[in-house]
Amino acid sequence: MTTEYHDDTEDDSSSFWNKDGPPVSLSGVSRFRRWLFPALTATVILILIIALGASNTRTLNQLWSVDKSVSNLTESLGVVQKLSTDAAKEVHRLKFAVESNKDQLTSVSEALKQLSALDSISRTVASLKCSLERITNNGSVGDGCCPLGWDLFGSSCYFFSRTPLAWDDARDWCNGHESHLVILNTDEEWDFVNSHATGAFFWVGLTDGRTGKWEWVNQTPYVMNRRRWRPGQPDSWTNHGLGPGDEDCAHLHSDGRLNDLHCSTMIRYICQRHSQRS
Ligand code: MBG
Ligand code: CA
Repeated sequence: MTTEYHDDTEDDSSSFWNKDGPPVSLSGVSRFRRWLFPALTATVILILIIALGASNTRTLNQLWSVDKSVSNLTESLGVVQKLSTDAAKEVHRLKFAVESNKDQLTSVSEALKQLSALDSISRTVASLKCSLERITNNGSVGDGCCPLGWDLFGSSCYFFSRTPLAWDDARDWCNGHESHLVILNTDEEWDFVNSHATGAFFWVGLTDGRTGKWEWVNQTPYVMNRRRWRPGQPDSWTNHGLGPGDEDCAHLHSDGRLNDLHCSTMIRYICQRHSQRS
């Protein structure tokens, strides 16, 4: 009987290696597993480093632009500060100029006051001179004099009545005293007359009763100037209840402007005549 030789040792050995699979693949997996975690960690760290670097660069860029803006702002602030300093200096200079102008204006106003006082004194002196002439020359007066109760302005004398009359009677009264109802040509005349005719109505030498057009009593046409009339006047009003006709005669209202009234109305009046000549 042949006994087949069997090498138990070899079999044993092969069964021994076969227990947990081939040793080569075992060591590959573990090596892979051993490197996987550090590799992943390294990758994550690398990504983190890159991300941090990128964010750092962005932050640095932002910081740089903020720094630039701050330096720009500082520069602008400097300019603004300089401008406001200049403006303050200018205001100071202007204040000084205004103060000095104020002083000058005060002096001018003082001078004007003195002039007007002087003017009033010179009028009084002229009027005294006329009165003296009237006494010494038995009632007759010289150049630039007005009759008693009349006021001199320019080369004319003006009479501001105290009693009222209808326009026709006022015209006749003036004519009977070598004068006529006042004719107002210049702004200076308007100012003079208005400074005397205050607080009442006064007839002036202006009518549209003769031709239907406004004219002065010397028949020179009147050039319409609305500024001289009260608002809405002249209106040729017919509801006056003073008989036939509308309002044909002009008067100075208490505010110094004109209005047309029915000529029969009794109000004060202003006459004008040449100052006397020697
Ligand atoms: C009056 C005038 C008069 C007439 C009237 C018309 C309130 O003023 O004196 O003349 O114009 O107004 O309503
Ligand atoms: Ca009127």
